[in-house]
Amino acid sequence: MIVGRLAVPPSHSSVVRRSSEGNVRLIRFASDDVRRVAVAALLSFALLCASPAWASSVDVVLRSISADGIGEPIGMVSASDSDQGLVIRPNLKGLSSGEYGFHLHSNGSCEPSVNAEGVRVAGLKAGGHWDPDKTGTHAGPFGKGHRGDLSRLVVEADGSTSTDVVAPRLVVDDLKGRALVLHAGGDTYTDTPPLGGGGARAACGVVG
Ligand SMILES: [Cu+2]
Ligand SMILES: [Zn+2]
Repeated sequence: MIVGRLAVPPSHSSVVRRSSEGNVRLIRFASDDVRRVAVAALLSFALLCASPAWASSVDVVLRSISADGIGEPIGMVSASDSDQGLVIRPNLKGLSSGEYGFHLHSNGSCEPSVNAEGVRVAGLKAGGHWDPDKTGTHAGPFGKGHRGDLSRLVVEADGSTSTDVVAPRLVVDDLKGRALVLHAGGDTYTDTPPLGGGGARAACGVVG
C-alpha cells in the first residue's frame, strides 16, 4: 500500500482527479444534452400540433363590412379537409334572405380601401379572388378558374345559413393568411357578368 502510494506522484494523482472530474462533467453534459434534445423535440411537437399550417380544420369569424370599415360579427365559418376537398360549414345569422356570392380572396384583410375611381369600397383590401394559377377567370368551385371561387351561400328566411358547401380544389392550408368574403347578390360562376355578378362585399373574415 505504502509502495503504491509512493509510486503515485502528486502530479499523477491530480491528473487522475482532473480526468475523473472531467468524466463527471462529460456525463453531466451528456445528460443535459439529452434533456435539451428531449425538450426541443417536445416543443417542436407542440408547435406542429398548434400550427394552423398543420391543422385539418379552421374556424373563421365573419364580420359585416361596409365602406366605413369592419362591423359586428355575424357568425362563424368552419372549414375542414375531407377526401372530397374542403368542407365549409357556415353558421351565420342576421343576414337578409337570398343568395350570396362567396369567395376566398387573396389578402388577409377586410378593411375598406379607395378604388381606381376614388370611391371607398367595403373590404377592398382583401384583393381579388384567390387565383394562384393566374387564370384570370371566374368559373365557380367546380370550374378551372380562380381557386378561391366557392359555392354561393343561401340565407334562409330567418336570416341564418347553415348549409355545408364543398370546394374540391382547396385545402385548409390554402385559406391561411387570406380572407373569406360574402357578397350581396348571387354568383353565376362565370364572367358574365364579370366575377359572377356579385354585389357589394357584405361580410368578411380573415383566416389566421
Ligand atoms: Cu368575392
Ligand atoms: Zn372568382
